[in-house]
Amino acid sequence: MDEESFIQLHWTERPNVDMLERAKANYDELALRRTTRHFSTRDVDRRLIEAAILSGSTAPNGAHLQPWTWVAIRNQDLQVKLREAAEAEERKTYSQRMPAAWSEVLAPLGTDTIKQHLTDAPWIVVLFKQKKRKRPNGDWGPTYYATESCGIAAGMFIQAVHHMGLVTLTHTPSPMGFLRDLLGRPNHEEAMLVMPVGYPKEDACVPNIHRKTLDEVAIFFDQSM
Ligand code: IYR
Repeated sequence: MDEESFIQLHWTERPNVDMLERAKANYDELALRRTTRHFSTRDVDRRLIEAAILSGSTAPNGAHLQPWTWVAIRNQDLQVKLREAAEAEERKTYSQRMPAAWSEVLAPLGTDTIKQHLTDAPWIVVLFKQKKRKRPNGDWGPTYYATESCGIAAGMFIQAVHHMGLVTLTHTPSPMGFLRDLLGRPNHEEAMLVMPVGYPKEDACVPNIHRKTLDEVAIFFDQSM
């Protein structure tokens, strides 16, 4: 390992009370994040989208290959095409491909084949996972943990969008092959998530869901207790 290729970690010690306060404030803010399907058509400054993409791109990732491409769209013609293609797939999914075990858990969430958010939201960000990369010798090589890497990056993007005061929705039209064709991405990239970003509609609503408690989601092996 080359010593010069390492730099000092930037890290600030914080008093425990501060850490607790920050931890709670962060949780309180995240607890207010909700996925809504009701987007306003109000425009959003491109710099906000750029900041969210940069935030997502700080994600830890396999071998630091940063295996993601974010395609940001503020283009009504393209959004209409995207919506038509997504709805065509979703009609097949909802009517033929979705088994009862799936539709029964979706029913309370009110999802359906109408993807109005794709044309209402001022921005659509499509996250593509890079399955391969060009090696320095010009050959194609694999990427590593690209799904995990992009999943983490999406989470950080979603957090950034929430933190700046906008809303997003993780839309997963299935299958997603049409996105590669429509957006002109190469074969080694695979669309993972479609995320409209914008302001919520004034009367936007969300399903009345409950989140699992700490006891329901976590198990501690803690010798100090
Ligand atoms: N992909 C469809 C269906 C869908 C699936 C799950 I799992 C959801 O949590 C929500 C929707 C869609 O995007 O509508």
